[in-house]
Amino acid sequence: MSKIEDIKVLVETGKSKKVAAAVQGALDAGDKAQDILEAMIASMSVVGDKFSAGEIFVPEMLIAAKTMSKGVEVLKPVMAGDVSNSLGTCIMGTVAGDLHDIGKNLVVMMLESAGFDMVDLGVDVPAEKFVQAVKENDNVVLVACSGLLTTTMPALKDAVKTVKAAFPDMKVIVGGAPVTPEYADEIGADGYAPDAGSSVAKAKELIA
Ligand code: B1M
Repeated sequence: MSKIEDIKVLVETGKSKKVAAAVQGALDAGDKAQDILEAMIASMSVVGDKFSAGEIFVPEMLIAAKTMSKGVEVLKPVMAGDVSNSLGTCIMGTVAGDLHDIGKNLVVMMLESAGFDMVDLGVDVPAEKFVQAVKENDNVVLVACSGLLTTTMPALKDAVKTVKAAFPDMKVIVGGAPVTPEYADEIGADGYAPDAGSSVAKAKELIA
């Protein structure tokens, strides 16, 4: 089995103590950080499918998520860009009622690498807290909201509405598996990105 295949199995089976060494091993062997990341993302889809099929339950999903996060920690310094100019501050969080943070963390990592000063509010972030963070931080140019559940899509809408009510000119970008460009448009967001990589281009376009 290739080193990347090994990592996929470790994530799928939640072997959190072994994953960091495996990711480092793959990097040392010449595998690209981006390929390792994509493999781990694919593993999370497998985990989600198994959950949907009733083959695994919330604790196993949680352990797989913890395992992926440990793998991402090893990739972070490798993927970090060499940025000297700040593009401004971006406030980011996963919206109220939603505890999923892996996608959000990847977006934070990519935007940070691109030159944004990131303020990560974490998960389950009430709409008002995004507004408060815009007030409390300097040079905020972007608010980014992540939502992974169909049931928390209304919370995305609430976050966009609340930020726009307080700061009509503030740019807001949204994303997450159930979000579509049409939904982003419908709730009044300025932009949508399907994944962490494309969030960089969209974020830069919004603040240009
Ligand atoms: Co949850 N969960 N989960 N879960 N979970 C999903 C999302 C689900 C699809 C699984 C399934 O049923 N197949 C399903 C949602 C169904 C739906 O709403 N349609 C689901 C469910 C139902 C639930 C619970 C309700 C389960 C329960 O309790 N019965 C519960 C809800 C808890 C809550 O949030 N209130 C729950 C709980 C959890 C855990 C806590 C156990 C754990 C999360 C731990 C953590 O994040 N620290 C978890 C996990 C791990 C998953 C799956 C398996 C993996 C999510 C993930 O990390 N994916 C997920 C299944 C799946 O995704 N296929 C699932 C990898 C990650 C890189 O992708 O987050 O999509 P993603 O991010 C992507 C893009 O979406 C995008 O960029 C990233 C890639 O580059 N992106 C943005 C994300 N945010 C963005 C913002 C942007 C731009 C792009 O701009 C601002």
